[in-house]
Amino acid sequence: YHDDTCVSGRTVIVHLFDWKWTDIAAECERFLGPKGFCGVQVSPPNEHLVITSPHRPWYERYQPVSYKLESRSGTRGQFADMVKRCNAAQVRIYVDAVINHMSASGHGVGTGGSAYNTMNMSYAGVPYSALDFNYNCEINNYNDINQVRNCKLVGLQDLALSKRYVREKIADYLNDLISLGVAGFRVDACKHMWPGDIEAIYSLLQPLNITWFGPGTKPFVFNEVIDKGGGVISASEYTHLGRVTEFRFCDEVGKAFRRQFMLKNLRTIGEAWAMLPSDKALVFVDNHDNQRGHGGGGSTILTFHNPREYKMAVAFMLAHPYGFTRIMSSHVWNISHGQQDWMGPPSYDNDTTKTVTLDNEGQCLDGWVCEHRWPAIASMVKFRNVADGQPLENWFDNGFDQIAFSRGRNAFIAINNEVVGDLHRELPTGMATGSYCDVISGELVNGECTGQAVHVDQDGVALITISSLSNPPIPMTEEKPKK
Ligand code: ARE
Ligand code: CA
Repeated sequence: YHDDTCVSGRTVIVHLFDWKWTDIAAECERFLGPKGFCGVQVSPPNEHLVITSPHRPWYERYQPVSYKLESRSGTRGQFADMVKRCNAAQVRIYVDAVINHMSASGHGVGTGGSAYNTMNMSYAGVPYSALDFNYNCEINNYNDINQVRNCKLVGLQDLALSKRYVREKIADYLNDLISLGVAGFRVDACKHMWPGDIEAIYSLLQPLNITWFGPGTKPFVFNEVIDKGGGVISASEYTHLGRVTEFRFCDEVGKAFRRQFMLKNLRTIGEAWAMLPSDKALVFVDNHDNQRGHGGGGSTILTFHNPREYKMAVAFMLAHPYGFTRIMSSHVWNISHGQQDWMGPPSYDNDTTKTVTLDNEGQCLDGWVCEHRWPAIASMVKFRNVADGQPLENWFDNGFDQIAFSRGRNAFIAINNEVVGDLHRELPTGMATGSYCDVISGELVNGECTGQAVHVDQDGVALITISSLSNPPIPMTEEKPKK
């Protein structure tokens, strides 16, 4: 479950949070494929609750009603079409799988029309009955392992994953997705499931669909476990089951770019900071929870609300060799306009999700943030592909908040996060002699750089200039010119 299943040469996934399947299919073809993205993490595709108080929060999708592929993002047919079109565009689909629990309250029908009654633990669309759930207890002590894994997370009916029947129903769901051509899974709430139960479920999975993957290919799995050290359940209990989310990474990168400690310290971020081994970690600057104060979020997490620091932080993550990287692509909630952390995706009056529309610079409109389309972030996806497998070399720091490094001889980045203090220095870049385009301030078009050009001399040295006054200061990157 560790092999990323990307098309070769692609290394980065983007979470298109709450996007509709029809929009994701289009985005694979018009942007993600051409820009070299490996894949998309999609929101849970299975039938879920419709919550009306508060009105249609984003988190209703974390309250499953059945495993029918009928959700706020679209129908089964639309999902299947998306997977095909994205695979054809060389872009993989990774499904957010919510398998620890069902809904927390209410009765009626879900987004796919299946009847459910939370109190009786009956979910006709699967079907599950009260026999398929754990004891009716709440998690209120995270130091009690049995409680964390066998009781209800924020009231959500906790599935008895020790039961063969339940394991089979979940495996049927995941195998259905595999047969449609998905490449893997982000598995929700793994801390709340026994590693042995998860292993038993994964062992029932079929290899990926041979239309797009080699025979016997296993799904790529990244397990969600929030472990910042000091808890009774550690992320390393799950690393044999695929990659595991490394939440210490977002905290530390957030602190560094908020200038709570100096950027020069980031050189060794990773194992040396008690984080997971690089080949076991899934890293990100923010996710759909911690960007809005859920799931271990706090004031250190950087988001699109601080675009200047955020761009630098994402660029740093994509340039640094540690971990497998995921970019967040958000929808807006605006607290100063009275909107809360529960705000769902941009919607029309009839509650259906708005189509993602673009302005003539290719930036998103209508409440879709599309961080992945910000030029500085999109170009760094290419940087990571080009740098893949190359060591971090030619490190420079000025002792404070200016840093630079190369990835072998393939790519070079410099970042200036000083409040006052320009970077203007000759630096070793590791690159071969020649002229290069900075891919953050522009790109190579018809043999010319639309942004800054950088000349590397015969010793591999280049004069690098980044003003701290430019607004936002532009982190500086080079990449081999594309033929
Ligand atoms: C919502 C309401 C609740 C209400 C519940 C049921 O907010 O008040 O009780 O509905 O009616 C998401 C939202 C939740 C939402 C839930 C269900 O974030 O707010 O509840 O959907 O609709 C723990 C888990 C971790 C989990 C985080 C959120 O360990 O797995 O909590 N993250 C995943 C997803 C979430 C999702 C769920 C799980 C549930 O990414 O989006 O919840 O499917 C410390 C601990 C962590 C703990 C963290 C927060 O850091 O170490 O383990 O994370 O605190 O409690
Ligand atoms: Ca559980």
